[in-house]
Amino acid sequence: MAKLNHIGIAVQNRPELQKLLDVLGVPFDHSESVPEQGVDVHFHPIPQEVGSPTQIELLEPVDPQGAVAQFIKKRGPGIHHLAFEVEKGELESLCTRLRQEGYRLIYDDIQKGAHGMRINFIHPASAGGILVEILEKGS
Ligand code: CMX
Repeated sequence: MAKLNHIGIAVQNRPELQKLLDVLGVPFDHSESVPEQGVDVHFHPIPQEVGSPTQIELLEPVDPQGAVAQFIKKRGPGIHHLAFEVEKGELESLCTRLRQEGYRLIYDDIQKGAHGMRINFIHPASAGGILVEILEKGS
């Protein structure tokens, strides 16, 4: 069973959104650079009673040619992707199954993302117009 790990939001004005999250009571956790994806990411876990929290991931472009900078250029800031986490060791078979079912994956091979997670994406053209990240914990 996949769980919603995070919601990625492309930001142009990070302090503005972070102020709103603060007012809403969503704390800041940490920032990370992900040069492979051309972004700095800023995590805000949404408080919840049990289990690991779904996070808001603010995506701040650092590479003008990167996917997030291009997204903002074309569509403006806003929700960029939903990320579903599967159990460690399940991502490879999920990618295989998705390909068999006709879904278009962005990467032929699994990539490294923030937190050392292993990641791939389903193209929005085969996911109802939403970019979907699929991920599992790395080693
Ligand atoms: N959500 C929904 N639709 C999106 C989208 C997004 N995030 N990004 C692009 N699209 C739409 C475009 O608007 C366009 O729609 P139209 O055809 O209606 O105009 C269509 O998808 C274009 O697709 P494309 O030409 O094949 O590809 P793009 O050059 O626009 O790139 C994508 C889109 C998804 C292939 C590219 O952004 C990508 O490879 N993403 C995966 C990596 C990534 O997003 N990394 C950043 C996050 C990293 C992290 O979380 O750490």
